[in-house]
Amino acid sequence: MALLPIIEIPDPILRTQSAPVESVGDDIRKLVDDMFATMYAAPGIGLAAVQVAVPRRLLVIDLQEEEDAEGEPVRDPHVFINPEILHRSEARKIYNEGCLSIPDQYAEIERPDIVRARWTDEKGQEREAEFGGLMSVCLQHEVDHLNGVLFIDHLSRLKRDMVVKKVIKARKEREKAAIL
Ligand code: K1U
Ligand code: ZN
Repeated sequence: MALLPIIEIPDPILRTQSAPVESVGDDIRKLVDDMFATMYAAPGIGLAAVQVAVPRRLLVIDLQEEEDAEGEPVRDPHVFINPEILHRSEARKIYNEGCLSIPDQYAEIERPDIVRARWTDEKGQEREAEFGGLMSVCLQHEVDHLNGVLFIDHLSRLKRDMVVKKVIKARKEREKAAIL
């Protein structure tokens, strides 16, 4: 398994519309394995293929909400290929979201509370289910990535611009410190 570089704003690849996955073969299964390794190492709870510069409609999620007897997170990996949100509840909820492509920035984002989705899993099986809680938040965040949308797009222009400036400044400072 390989760790893949996660691209960050303002990389224009993050703004592309990802293309459907045509078939679930060895290339997709290898990409899925590498995406999980990359997500766990980050660490994160979700990752869209476009975040590793592969603009295909594929995302992985593992909320790792449970712990084993040693206090280690229990893995619960989910693969969503060509996901579609079929229904969004009228009821909304607010969650303090982060993004591996927007490092160290968090913001309260309002989204539909419950969603119904259809997708293809890693075995090529078509699936349909309803999600609430953090799974609903994370799935909506990741599906946004497939459409070139970032969580900061749900903020006012002023707040969004501030976040982008902070990320660019922090990266410049990191690069400067690495040279010295
Ligand atoms: O898509 C991404 O950039 C991943 C993102 C997913 C996400 C988090 C929160 C709300 C919606 C979507 C992350 O994983 S950010 C990192 C994070 O939330 C986290 C990291 C370590 C432990 C627990 C959470
Ligand atoms: Zn993200």
